[in-house]
Amino acid sequence: MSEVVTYNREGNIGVITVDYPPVNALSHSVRSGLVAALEQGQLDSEAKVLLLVCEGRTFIAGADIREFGKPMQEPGLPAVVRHFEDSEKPVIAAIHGTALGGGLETALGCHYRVALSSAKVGLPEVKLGLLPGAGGTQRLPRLTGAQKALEMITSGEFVGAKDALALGIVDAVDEGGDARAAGLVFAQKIADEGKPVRRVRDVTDKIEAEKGSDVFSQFRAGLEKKARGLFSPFKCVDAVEAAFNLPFDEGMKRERELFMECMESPQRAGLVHAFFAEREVSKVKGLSKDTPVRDVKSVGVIGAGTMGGGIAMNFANAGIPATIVEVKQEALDKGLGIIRKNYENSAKKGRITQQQVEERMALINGSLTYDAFRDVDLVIEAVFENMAIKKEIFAKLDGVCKPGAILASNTSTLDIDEIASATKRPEDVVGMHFFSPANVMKLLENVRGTHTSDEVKATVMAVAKKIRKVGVMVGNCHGFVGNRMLHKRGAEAMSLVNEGATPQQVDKVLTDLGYPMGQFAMSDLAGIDVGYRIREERRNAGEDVAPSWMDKLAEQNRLGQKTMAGVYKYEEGSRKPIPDPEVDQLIADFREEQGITPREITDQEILERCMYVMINEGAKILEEGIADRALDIDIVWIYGYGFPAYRGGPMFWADQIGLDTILNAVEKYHDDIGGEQWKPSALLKKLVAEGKTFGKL
Ligand code: T1G
Repeated sequence: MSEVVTYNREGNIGVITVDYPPVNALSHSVRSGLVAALEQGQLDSEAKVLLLVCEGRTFIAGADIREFGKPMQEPGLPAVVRHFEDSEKPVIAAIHGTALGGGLETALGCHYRVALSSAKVGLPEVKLGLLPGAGGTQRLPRLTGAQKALEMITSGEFVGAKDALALGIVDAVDEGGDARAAGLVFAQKIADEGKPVRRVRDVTDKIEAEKGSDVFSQFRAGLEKKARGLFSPFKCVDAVEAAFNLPFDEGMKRERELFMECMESPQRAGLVHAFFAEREVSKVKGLSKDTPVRDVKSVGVIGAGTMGGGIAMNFANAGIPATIVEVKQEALDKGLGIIRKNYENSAKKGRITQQQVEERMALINGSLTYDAFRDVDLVIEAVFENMAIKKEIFAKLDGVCKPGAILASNTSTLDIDEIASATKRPEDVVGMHFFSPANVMKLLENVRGTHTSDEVKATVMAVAKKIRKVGVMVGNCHGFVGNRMLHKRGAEAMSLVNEGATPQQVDKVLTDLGYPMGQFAMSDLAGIDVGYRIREERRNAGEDVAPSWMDKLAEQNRLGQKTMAGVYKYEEGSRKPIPDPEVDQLIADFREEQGITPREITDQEILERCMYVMINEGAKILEEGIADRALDIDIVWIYGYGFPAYRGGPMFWADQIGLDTILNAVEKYHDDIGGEQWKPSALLKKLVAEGKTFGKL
């Protein structure tokens, strides 16, 4: 008898219970247990109806993703689902929490489904580069019709119980909180009424009604933009279409073929890596579940600019009061006005209600004095990147804030230890680097200083979860992890243009790789003056920073989107970057001034120089312990800079390319170009020599 799936009888209801924490995933042991328990139910002459229910936080949340890539052990999930569907006795699934992927497919193999009103169902396989591979593409459309099935399967979005009832995915919704009890009541009713089995595969009215419709070609057309670069969404459409063109068993065969194509794609490997990496980053080296975490019941934010306002919104969204301090009433009023406008826009789009707008605004207060921070548990400084000003602010905070308050800087590059040195409590000082727009971007780069205590590290990681961010703990160096690598990519991109490439050629190589925008479109969004100020600060600090054609842009006040012209030009009300012949001329003049003869540059060279310089820097970041694992770097880049999750992150992608290929190119560019950035990382050389990968560090 399986430990993870048990059978018992309550009255004339045979109950099959799955108990496999944390989410009842359909591991081999669960699949075998289900078959055995179902067999028991069939043989139990006292049982008129069978009930499938789960212990713990949720109904089955899908196939066991940890088994992907390993040899599949029988029974496979399609066969398990078919066993349930072929049962002579009606089987009811009682759903709580989430029935996802193979979990929903198992429930669709049952004859009836009852869900708690708090439950959600979904087929999120597409988010792992897959498609529902246990009949979901064949059974779901039989209940919902083509359009809704296509929407659910290609988006992977969950559907609440009430909507699932309306769509015919479940047969009843129970307002209680106990799935077993709800399931027993429903099953008893089926038994008492002598209801027959109702196999979803035999429900064909919707299939007949939409046979030969052009819903699939229309849907594919709409998918082109949304699923740019992705492989499995289009296979999802093919699989659902098979349900309308083939008999059930042949449709199942077609689904299997398409599923295996997805399973073997590098995109599935990348997305599954990203799925687990997003969860691994919350397990920080040196911290444990027992590390104390301080309670953060209220926060202070310094600066009501774009970042400060966005930061405050994150806390208000999580129900945590935030007080913003500014130096001038006018700046404060402007900042609070922008926050309200952001919320009103979300309400207009139906993302939140008007009542939520008011509730959240009520949680955000403004003040012109630091006294407002006396009782807050955490203060986040978000003023511009000037070390002297930051140190002045932290010295003041040190004098005002209560003992135990955490003092955080939103700095994107500056030295946390130097900031902490302005206080008497360096153990309470930490970096919390939000990404613009702060109320939208999911990454929170938490930066530990030399003296930052474990308790403070654990607290800011818990705060990340609370405000629904993906927190990554990183070490303290110029640019930390994300920007340190970005600066290398940016410098290479600028050099490539110096040498003969156009900005739009460089940007296209990066967007073809899967970034949402290229290097120069991103510079226009962030502001050309941001990079210019950083280069000027470094020149003033005595660093040898080469002149750049982008300095000329800043000097001509071409600052990007905010001035309707930067690297590109912009039309009124549009953010679409348009190549500008004036910039081509500016670049040509700069090359002439510098004595550079432009040359033809291939896309491959652009890809290697922009991406491999980042990977080489990532390897140095690992060597120095600034990032603990390669997956931390992957998550920083996926959630902070839009690196395509289907490639797993820059370090995972490097492993797939082969570190020997990367190292050969880095050594070649070191010979051709020189510079610190192309000095091959010792770790990269070591891994290649040992035949290892970043992932197996
Ligand atoms: N397999 C293995 N482990 C899983 C898992 C899964 N399907 N889902 C979650 N976990 C682990 C996760 O790694 C973490 O582990 C812990 O459970 C809690 O997860 C044939 C092939 C269910 C909504 O895509 O969306 O079915 O870090 O932190 O925020 O068609 O987990 O504690 O060690 O995310 O409360 C389809 C994926 C699979 C669902 C819960 N199913 N999971 O969220 O907790 S493919 C999915 C989720 C499939 C079939 C195909 C979420 C959740 P640890 P968590 P949560």
